Amino acid sequence: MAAVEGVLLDITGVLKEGNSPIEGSVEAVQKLREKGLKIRFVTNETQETKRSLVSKLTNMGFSLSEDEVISPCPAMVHELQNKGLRPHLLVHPRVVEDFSTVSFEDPNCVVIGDSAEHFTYDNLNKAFRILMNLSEPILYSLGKGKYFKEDGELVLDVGSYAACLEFATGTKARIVGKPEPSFFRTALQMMQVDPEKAIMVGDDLISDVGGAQNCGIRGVLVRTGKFRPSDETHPEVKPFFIADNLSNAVSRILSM
Ligand SMILES: *[C@@H]1O[C@H](CO)[C@@H](O)[C@H](O)[C@H]1NC(C)=O
Ligand SMILES: *[C@@H]1O[C@H](CO)[C@@H](O)[C@H](O)[C@H]1NC(C)=O
Ligand SMILES: CC(=O)N[C@H]1CO[C@H](CO)[C@@H](O)[C@@H]1O
Ligand SMILES: [Mg+2]
Repeated sequence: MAAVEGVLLDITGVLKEGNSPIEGSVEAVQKLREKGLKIRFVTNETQETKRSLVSKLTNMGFSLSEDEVISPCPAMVHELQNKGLRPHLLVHPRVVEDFSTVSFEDPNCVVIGDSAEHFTYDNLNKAFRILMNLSEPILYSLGKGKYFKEDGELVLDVGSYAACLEFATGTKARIVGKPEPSFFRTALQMMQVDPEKAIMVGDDLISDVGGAQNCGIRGVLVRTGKFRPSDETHPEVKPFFIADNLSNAVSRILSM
């Protein structure tokens, strides 16, 4: 088994829950740094800009830079620029700033992200009409989560709304974010580590562990965040190992 050179860390449910750090996680990230391992923070967060996410985590005690964060909005901007696409955005107003280098004139695609209370009938209808007006409708979705937990309650995630537009327009959404292999590959490329020398730690069995393993990256599941006991006996996705928390996962990674 190849030695670990790079560690990919999910943020929500691994480093923090809501606005509090998960006990032991700040020290765990520090330990990885002391051992000289490369780290990238791989998140599907689309309700906040990279800048505000990094500043929140810094205030919690984590040490990280914006360059180390891979999130769907910057990856999406990269794709739009590569393809010369002009989006109509159905995203949270807080993240529009991440799209400042993109042209919105005469849109030729729709980008949908976690818009929370901005997923109104009017906003969905607008995106729907723009798609229907294109000869070749292009729909991008920043993630495909069905729901997530916020303040102890389940809430609908972007995947459920993307499915609504897919159904109405007969177009299949292109996903940017976990668990898409291209998203994990971007992270590997950025840290210049081969998949077999990387390891991903996450609380989402399918998106984090399964997504990483589809790219040949070892996937570790933690029993924090959205973890559910049934994850331990999933018929298809088998984590490399399961740890109680990030602190424990890091100890095990460093002793491998
Ligand atoms: C993390 O997991 C380890 C191993 O199970 C446990 O001993 C430790 O108490 C946990 N840390 C916290 C803060 O829960
Ligand atoms: C529909 O497409 C035409 C030209 O392709 C454009 O001028 C018009 O603004 C579009 N309407 C909407 C609602 O997007
Ligand atoms: C798979 C994954 O990381 N899901 C996260 C998606 O984003 C929300 C916040 O917008 C998190 O709560 C989920 O854990
Ligand atoms: Mg998570």
